Amino acid sequence: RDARMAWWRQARFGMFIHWGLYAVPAGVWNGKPVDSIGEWIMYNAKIPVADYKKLAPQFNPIQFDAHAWVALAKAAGVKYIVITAKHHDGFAMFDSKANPFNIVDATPFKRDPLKELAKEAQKQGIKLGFYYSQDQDWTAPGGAAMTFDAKHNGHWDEAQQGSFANYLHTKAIPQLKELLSNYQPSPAIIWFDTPTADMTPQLASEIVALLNQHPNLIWNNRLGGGYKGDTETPEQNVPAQGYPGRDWETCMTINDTWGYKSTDTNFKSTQELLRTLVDVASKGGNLLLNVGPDAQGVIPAAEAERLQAIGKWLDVNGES
Ligand code: JFZ
Repeated sequence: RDARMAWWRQARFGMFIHWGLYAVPAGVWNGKPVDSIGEWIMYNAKIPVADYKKLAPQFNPIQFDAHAWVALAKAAGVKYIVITAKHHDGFAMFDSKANPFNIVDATPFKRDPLKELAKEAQKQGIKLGFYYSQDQDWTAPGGAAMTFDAKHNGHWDEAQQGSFANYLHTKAIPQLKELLSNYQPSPAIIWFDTPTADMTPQLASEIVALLNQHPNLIWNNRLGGGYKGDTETPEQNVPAQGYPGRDWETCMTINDTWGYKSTDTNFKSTQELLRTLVDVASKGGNLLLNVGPDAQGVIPAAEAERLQAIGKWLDVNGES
C-alpha cells in the first residue's frame, strides 16, 4: 500500500469534475428550479427514466477541450483529476460496449471525453482517476436509489425495477472492466460513491477481485460491503484532527453544487479556498476541489478564475 500511495500522499491537491447529462437541465426542470445539488435533479424532481433519457440527444458539448481542462488543472497546481465516468443517473461519459446509455452511442457528440483526458493528462504529467457510481443507478433496472423516505426502496418509476445483482453483473462490473482496461494509461484512482445495503459483502467482493488485478490502483472508502478502501473521504469539511493512521481526502464544491447549475453563483472566495487547502495539507490530507462544467463543455469562468488564482499563490508560496 505504501508504494501505491506514495504519489497520492505527495499530491495534496486534486481537481474533481462532475460532468454529465444533468448539465443540460442545469438545475431547472419544466421551467422550475429544482432544489439541492444539480447532479441529483433526476431524483429530486422524480423525473421518469424515459424523460431523463431524452436529455442525451440534446447533449452536444462541442466546446469540450481536454487540453484546456488539463492545462487549467496544471495552472491550478493540482496533481490529479477525478472525473465522473458515471454518476447516479446511470449515464456513461465514456465509450461503453456494456451499455448503450453513453456519450458515444446516445449523443450527437459521439466522442469519448475520458479517452481525450487520459491522453492529455499523460502528456501534461498529471494523474487521472474515474468516479463511478457502482451502487446507485437510477436509469438501469435493478440499480439502487437512496431511500430517504423508505418508499418504493427509493425508486419512482416501474422502469427502475429489477435485481441489483443483475444490474451489477450486466452493467456496473462490465463498465468497471472497461474503465480499467480501455484507457492509456489506466486510471490511477477509482472513486466509488453512496453504497446502499444492496451492496452486500459478497457482491462487493466481486468488485474487489477486479480491483485487485490492478495493483497500483487507489480506491476510496465508498465501495460498500464493509470495505474500507485506501482513503477516507470527508465531504465538504476538514476534520479537526485529520484521520490519524489513514490516508484521507476532503472533497469540496466551489459553490453549492457538484454538477453544473445555472442558478448557483454562491462561489467561495479564493482566500477561503486557499485557507481550506492549507488547513487540509497541514493535517496531512488532500483536497479534491470540484468544478462543474456546463453542457457546452466549458468550466464556469468563476471556477476557472479561482483555480488560476490558487495556482498563482502556490507558485509563490507553495512547494512543488
Ligand atoms: C455523493 C453524491 O451523491 C453527490 O452527488 C456527489 O457526487 C458527492 C461527491 O458524493 O454525495 C455524498 C456522499 C457522502 C456524503 C455526503 C454526500 N457524506 O458522507 O456525508
